[in-house]
Amino acid sequence: MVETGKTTQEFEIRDYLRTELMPHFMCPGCGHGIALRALLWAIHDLGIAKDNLAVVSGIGCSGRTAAYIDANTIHTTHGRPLSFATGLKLARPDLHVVVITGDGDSLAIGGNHLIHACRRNLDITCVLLNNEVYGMTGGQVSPTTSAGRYTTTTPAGNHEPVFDACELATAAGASFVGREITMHVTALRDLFVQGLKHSGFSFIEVISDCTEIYGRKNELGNSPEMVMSHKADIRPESYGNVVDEPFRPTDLNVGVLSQTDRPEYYTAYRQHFGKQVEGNDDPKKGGAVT
Ligand SMILES: Cc1ncc(C[n+]2csc(CCOP(=O)(O)OP(=O)(O)O)c2C)c(N)n1
Repeated sequence: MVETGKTTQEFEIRDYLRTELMPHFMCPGCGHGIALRALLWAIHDLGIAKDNLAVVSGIGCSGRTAAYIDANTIHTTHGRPLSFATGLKLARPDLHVVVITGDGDSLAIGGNHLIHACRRNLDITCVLLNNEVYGMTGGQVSPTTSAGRYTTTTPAGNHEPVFDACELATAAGASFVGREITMHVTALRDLFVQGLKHSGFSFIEVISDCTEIYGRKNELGNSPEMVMSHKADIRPESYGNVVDEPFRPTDLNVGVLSQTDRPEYYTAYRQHFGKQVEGNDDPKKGGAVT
C-alpha cells in the first residue's frame, strides 16, 4: 500500500467528481450514491492523490458509479472488474486499486473471480454494493435477494437460499472483511479508511438500496424508510463478544468482521522467491522491481 498523508482540508465531494457528467443517472434515493460519497470521503481523509487512485468497476448501476469519480477509472465487463484490477495492481503496485462491484456482478457472473481475488490477497479494496437485485437490467433476482422477495424473475417470491457475501469472502481468504449500511455514513467512511489502509485484499459489503425497482415491487417504502429498515436489522460488531445468540432472526453484523495479517500477495511472492534466489535483481525471477 502506498504511503498516504492525512489531509487537513475539508472534504468537498465536487473535488472528486466528474461534474461535467452531471446530472448522474441514479434514481432518487439510490443507496449507491451514499456509498460513493463515503468512499470519496475516505479517499480524501487518507490524502490519496487522484493520480494514485485507480477505480475499476463492472457493469450495473454499481459499476456505473465509478464513471463519476475524477481519477483513473476503468469501466470493464460484467463480472470481471476483479480480473482487470488484478492485472492492473500487478503491473502498477504503486497505485491504490479500488473495485466497485454489485451483487450480481461479483457474486453471480463474477463469483469465481471474487473467490480467487480473496484467495490471492492482492492489495486491492473491493466494494460490493449489495442492493439485493440486478438493478440496471430491470430487477432480476440476484444471489443476495432475500427470501420471499419479488423480482421480475421471481413473480411468486424468491425461494433460493441467499449468499452471505462476507462469510464467502472470509472463507475464501480475504484478509479484511467488513460490512456497513448506508444509514451509517461516517461509520461507512471509517470502514473504507480501514480497508484502504489494510495491506492485502479488503472486502467491504455495503447494504445499499434499490428504491425504484426493488423497493417499489416489494412495497418497502420510500428511501428513508428502506434505509431505516436496515438500521433495525443490524447487530453492531461491539455486541458480538457479549451476546452469544442473535437477538433477532434477521441480525446482520456490521463493522470489521474479520481481519488477518496474512502476507499480501507481493510480500508473499517476494518471500517465496527471495528464499530461492538470494541477491537477485531480476523481477522475472522474483527479484527487486525498481
Ligand atoms: C456478460 C454480460 N451478461 C449480462 C449483462 C447484462 N447485465 C448488465 S448489468 C447486469 C446486472 C447488474 O446487477 P448488479 O451487479 O447487482 O448491479 P446493480 O445494477 O444492481 O447495481 C446484467 C445482468 C452484461 N452486461 N454482460
